[in-house]
Amino acid sequence: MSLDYPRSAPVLGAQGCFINNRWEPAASGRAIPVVAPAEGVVFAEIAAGGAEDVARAVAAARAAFETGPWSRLTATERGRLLTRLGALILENFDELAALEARDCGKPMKTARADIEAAARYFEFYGGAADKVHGEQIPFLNGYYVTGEREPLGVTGHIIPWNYPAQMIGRTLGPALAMGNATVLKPAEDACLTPLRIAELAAEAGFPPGAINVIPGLGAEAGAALSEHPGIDFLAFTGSPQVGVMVQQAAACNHIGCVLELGGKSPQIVFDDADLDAAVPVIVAAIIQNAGQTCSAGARLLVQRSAWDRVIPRVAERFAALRAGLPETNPDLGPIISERQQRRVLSFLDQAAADGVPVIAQGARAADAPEGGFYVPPTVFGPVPRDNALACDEVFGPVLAAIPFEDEADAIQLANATDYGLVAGVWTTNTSRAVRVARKVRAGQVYINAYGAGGGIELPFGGVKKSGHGREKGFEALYEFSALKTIVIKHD
Ligand code: TXE
Repeated sequence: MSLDYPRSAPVLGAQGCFINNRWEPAASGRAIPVVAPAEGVVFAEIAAGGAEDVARAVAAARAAFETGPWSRLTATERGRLLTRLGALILENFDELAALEARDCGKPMKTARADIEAAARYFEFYGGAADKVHGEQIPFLNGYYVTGEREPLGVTGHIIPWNYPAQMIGRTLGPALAMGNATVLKPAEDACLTPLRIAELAAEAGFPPGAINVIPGLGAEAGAALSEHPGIDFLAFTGSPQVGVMVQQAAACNHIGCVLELGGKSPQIVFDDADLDAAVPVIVAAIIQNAGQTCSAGARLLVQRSAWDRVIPRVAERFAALRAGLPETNPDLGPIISERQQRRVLSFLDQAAADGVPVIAQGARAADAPEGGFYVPPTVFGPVPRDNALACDEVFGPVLAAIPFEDEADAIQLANATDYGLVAGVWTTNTSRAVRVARKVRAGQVYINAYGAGGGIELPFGGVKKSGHGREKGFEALYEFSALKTIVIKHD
């Protein structure tokens, strides 16, 4: 398996900011080094965009939205461009997968699945673009009333580093399908595939200004984008702390926003669960992307009567896990950066200091480079209910196992964090599954399955500190548009 592309093109992205379908140097003249997390070495650099670049990108998007040609396209034509972009992503599949693997440290098989998902986002929203119908509203005699969906204008998008290729599709797909012009600020820790996909969008035929991408630091490019008065709507995925800042900026400009801020999602295992089906999925749901997934199943809630049957099976799998280089297709890769590695390790240290028992621990693969940002995948338990491991998002391959007594206790425990993104319920009792699914506070609940965010078709988003608004599926098309009511008086 080869990762040739990034090695032979070490400065991809250093071109600058992608504005009006052209690379323009960042006003700062500065570059940000890009580190390969599996090796701990710098292999590329990106431009450090800032307020001036954001202002140019917003102006380009505004012109595209107000005067066209972007705004003059029909919904079908917009859909065709999105579908073409999806096809171009697939045509450049190996290059993009290698780039994503090197930039994020993901196992190649995961990077390949991510690129396929990125293409699928553009295909899905390409097909959906001309299928958002309006409505006719019964009203007084002599009136004809319609409600139709119109674009919001210039939308600002700030995405994280855990799924850069998927995230550009997830956030720009529906916004573009509805006719908005977009400005994207990808994460400084991993943004090479979004930069390359922006180039492919120009090749697909998107007119200038429809898609603009400003790489850079959060405090510079990200803050400038969220505060810019020319933005009509913000979409943010990242930490709750920055989510608050983005929401405050949106409030100051009297605009709306959709926020997806992570989770501490429970996997609830009742004593009648089919463990052959449950155990592999439970482990995969926390190991996926080395636990750096907003919808990771990070809490394993096990009915006490089943504890001795469930835990040894989970432990056996954890002990066998190996973290390694993308090209070796390991069970999991490294953490994205040294900073995040320190953060995850600090949870492990604190758990040890708190005396939380380790049930099982995997290891770094023998050929994983010393400099890579690896952490041992670990399952702890029984974790006290008030311990940080039971409450806080670790964003690493760390599973907290906690026993519960009965259905009421399971629901109380599932809802006992500040988050509410996804939940899994494992039981062969259908009535109980439905009762629990209805009472767990989460945006998505899986029964005898766990989709880790699920397919593109499924609306996705949280409650409580996990954020608000919905992405994916048709819901995202409503999120990125406004309903206009038109009232016509007739004889
Ligand atoms: O997130 P940040 P970080 C959680 C996860 C992780 C923690 C910290 O728990 O351990 O957050 O990660 C941009 N104004 N999630 O520090 O900083 C930043 O450049 C505007 C969950 O990497 O929130 C990047 O593009 N933007 C999560 C994006 O925000 C700013 C995914 C996310 O970075 C900004 C990632 C500012 N002042 C982390 N500061 C999920 N929901 O999946 C930063 N950014």
